Amino acid sequence: MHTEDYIRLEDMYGTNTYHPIDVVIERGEGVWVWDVEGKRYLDCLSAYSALNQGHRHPRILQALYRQAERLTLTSRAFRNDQFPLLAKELCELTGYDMMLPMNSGAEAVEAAVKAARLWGYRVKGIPDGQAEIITCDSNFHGRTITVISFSTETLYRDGFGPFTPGFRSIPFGDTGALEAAITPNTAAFLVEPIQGEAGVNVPPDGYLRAVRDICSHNQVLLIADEIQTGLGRCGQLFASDWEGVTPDLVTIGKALSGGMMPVSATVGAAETLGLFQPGMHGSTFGGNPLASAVARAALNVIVEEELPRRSREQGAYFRKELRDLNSPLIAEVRGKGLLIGVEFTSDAGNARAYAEALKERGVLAKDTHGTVIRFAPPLVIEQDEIDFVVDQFAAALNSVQSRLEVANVLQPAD
Ligand code: IF1
Repeated sequence: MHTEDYIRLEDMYGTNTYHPIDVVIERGEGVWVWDVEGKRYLDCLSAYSALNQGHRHPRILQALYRQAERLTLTSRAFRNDQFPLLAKELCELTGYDMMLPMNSGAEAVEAAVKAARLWGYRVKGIPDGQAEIITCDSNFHGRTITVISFSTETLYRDGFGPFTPGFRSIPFGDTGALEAAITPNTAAFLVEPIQGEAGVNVPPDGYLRAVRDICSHNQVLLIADEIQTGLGRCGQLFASDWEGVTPDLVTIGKALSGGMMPVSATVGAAETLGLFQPGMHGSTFGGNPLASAVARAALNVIVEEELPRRSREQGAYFRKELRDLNSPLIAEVRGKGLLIGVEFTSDAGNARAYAEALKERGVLAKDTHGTVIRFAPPLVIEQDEIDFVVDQFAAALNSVQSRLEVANVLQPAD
C-alpha cells in the first residue's frame, strides 16, 4: 500500500479528530522516522514531547521486551515486582513522598484535581462540595469532560457540556489576577510552567516563584502540569526547576515511558496523596508491571544520558540559529530547552504552510493556533541535525517569502 491508500483508510474508518500532516510513518529510530515510501524525516514534534529519549531508545525497548516476556498486567488487586521500584525511583528522582500511577496525562490531571479537592475538604476545611481550583486562560491539560470544563478553547468545549463546576480561569502569567481570584474555598492553582499548546507561552521571569509564594501564603496547593514541559524538555528535569520552585503536586506523563506506551503519574507530599484510602481511586492499567519497567528505564535514560543538560545546550543553540535567520516572516523565537515556538508575523500567512513546506524538505514539525510552529525534537538530537532542520526551515521560509512577494503581500527584501 502507498501513502494515499493509508490516508483513505484512516479517513474512512478513523473518527475525524485530527488534521494531520499527510505523512504515513512506518519506522522510527532516534530523531528519524521513515514513511511508507521509504522517505526519511527528522521528527521535530517528538509526539508532543513523549519521545524525549528518541524513537525506540534501545535501553527502553529492552526493558519492554524483557518485562513483556515475564509479566504485563496484574491489576492492583494484587501486587507486582515492578511498581514498587518505579514508585521509589520516581519519588527519589523528584523529591516527593508519594506517587499515584495512571496511564494518560489527562488521567494524571484528573487525579491531581481529586487530590486537591480531597485536601481542601479534609485539611483546609473547605465546606464539602465548594472547593474551587484556579486555572489559566489558554491552558491545555487534556480532553476529559472535567479537564475541558476549565479549558478556554471553544473548539475543545463546544458540544460537550454540561461541564464540571468549581473552576475559575485567570490570565496566564498574571500574579495579581491569581491573588484576586483566591477565596477561602480555593483548594489549588493548576498551571503549565510553559503553555505548550497555546503556542509555547513562556511566563515572565519570576512568575512561578511569585506564584509559589502566593499559594503558600494563602494555603492554596500549587499544581504544576509538567506532562509536556517535564522530564528534560525545557532544559531542566522539570520546567519549575528553572525558578527553584517545588509545587505541591506535579503531573507527569508522555516521556515517562519514552514514547513506548501510556504511562503517567501524579507526585506529591504525604499531606495530599496520603489522604487517599483504598477504593477512593484506581485504574485497570495504572501501575502495571510492563509500564513500570518501561518507565524505570525511561527515567534512567533521562538521568544517565543527561538529557536535561543536552536539552539546555542544544536548545540554546537551536534558538540562536533560528534567530540568526533574521527572517522578516518571524516575529519571535521563544521557549526553553528544546521546547521552541517560532511565531510568524501577521503577513506571513498560516503557520500550516510552513509545516507542509518543512515536510516536503524532510522535517516534521507542527503548527499551533495558525501562527506558531513548534520545534520539539527528541532531546538526543545532535548539532548537525539541528543544522539540517534550520537549513530546511530557511529554505521553506524563502520559498514562502518569494511566493508572498510575487503576490505583493511582502515588500521585496533589500
Ligand atoms: C491532543 C495539545 C500538546 C499536555 C499537557 C496534559 C495533557 C497534554 C500540558 C494530556 C497532552 C497532547 C494531547 C494531544 C496533542 C498534545 C498537545 F496540542 F493537544 F495540547 F502537547 F500541546 N497536560 N497534550 O500537553 O495528556 O491525556 O494526551 O496523555 O489531545 O490533541 P494525554
